[in-house]
Amino acid sequence: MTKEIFETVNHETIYKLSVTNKNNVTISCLSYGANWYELLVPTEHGPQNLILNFSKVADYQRINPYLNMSIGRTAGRIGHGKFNLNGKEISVPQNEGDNTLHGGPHGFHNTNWESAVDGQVITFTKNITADYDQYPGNLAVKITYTLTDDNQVLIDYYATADADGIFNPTNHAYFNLNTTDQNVKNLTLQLRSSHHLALDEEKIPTGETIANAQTPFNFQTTKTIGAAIDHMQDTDEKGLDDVYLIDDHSENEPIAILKNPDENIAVEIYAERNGIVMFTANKFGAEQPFIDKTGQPYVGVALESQTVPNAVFDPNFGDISIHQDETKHYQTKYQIKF
Ligand code: FUC
Repeated sequence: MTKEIFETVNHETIYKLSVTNKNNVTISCLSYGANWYELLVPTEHGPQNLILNFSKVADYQRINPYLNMSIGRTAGRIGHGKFNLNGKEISVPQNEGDNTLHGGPHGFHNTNWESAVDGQVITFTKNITADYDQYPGNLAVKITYTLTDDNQVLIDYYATADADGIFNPTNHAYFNLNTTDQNVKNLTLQLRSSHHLALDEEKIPTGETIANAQTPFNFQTTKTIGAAIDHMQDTDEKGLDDVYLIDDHSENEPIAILKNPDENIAVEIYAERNGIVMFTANKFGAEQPFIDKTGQPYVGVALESQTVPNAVFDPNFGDISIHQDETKHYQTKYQIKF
């Protein structure tokens, strides 16, 4: 395990923390954004990184694809930056037109976290104050990344609130399971989801759900990501940026299986939340200087396990509340196979 200086930015030290397991899998993280920086697996061509990354903190700041960032307090969009809490209307800062995306302008993603590494666990802590992000209450947050000897990466999110508020964290890792420089259209995906959410033109959920069967959105049986993208070329988005509802399942059943069938590399995702956002980097381009991959559309796929975003308005879509003096814990497990 190591903790080293990654970069010093405006007198602030950004650390890189790494752990390796007995199978020579390495994960590393950056203290900036409690970011998942690398997922290295051994291959015949040497260690291969299965997630996208940049070499400089400025690239994470300049372009804002939330690349592998911890996201909070709330994943996804809050329409007009407004929601009700205990019968009172709360306004939070907007950062995408009129809406609040991924926690707003001061989310988990653009602050430097306290960091430590111990054994095979990397820990980030931060007191996300109401002064900092303008959400109700102060939230003491701990995010841990654990690498097990059976090649699982566990991300655990813990928060303790000093007032009633909301907490719906995720991680915005972009996977590309190709060891060669190509996009993710060849990867196959299976999603435990029979419905996705209808979104308005600003990508705010309307409250309607749409059956996936017989649509390009359907990943209930395994198919390539490219097969879906090819059917979306006449849409504005030209790919996926969608909220899937996760069907009931037991904790040992994956919610998503992403696979490179040609190289036999796979990531299975396990989580108990009711949603997953799938984003296929549809408008990415050469201005994004990824370390091992050419910036281009579909260069990575983000599979963001979370409670679906409209839970903020409608408890029928899930509970993202956190109460005064309560501690909430969520876990996402990534089983890496190679
Ligand atoms: C996803 C999407 C957004 C955004 C962001 C980087 O969560 O829902 O549209 O582009 O990632």
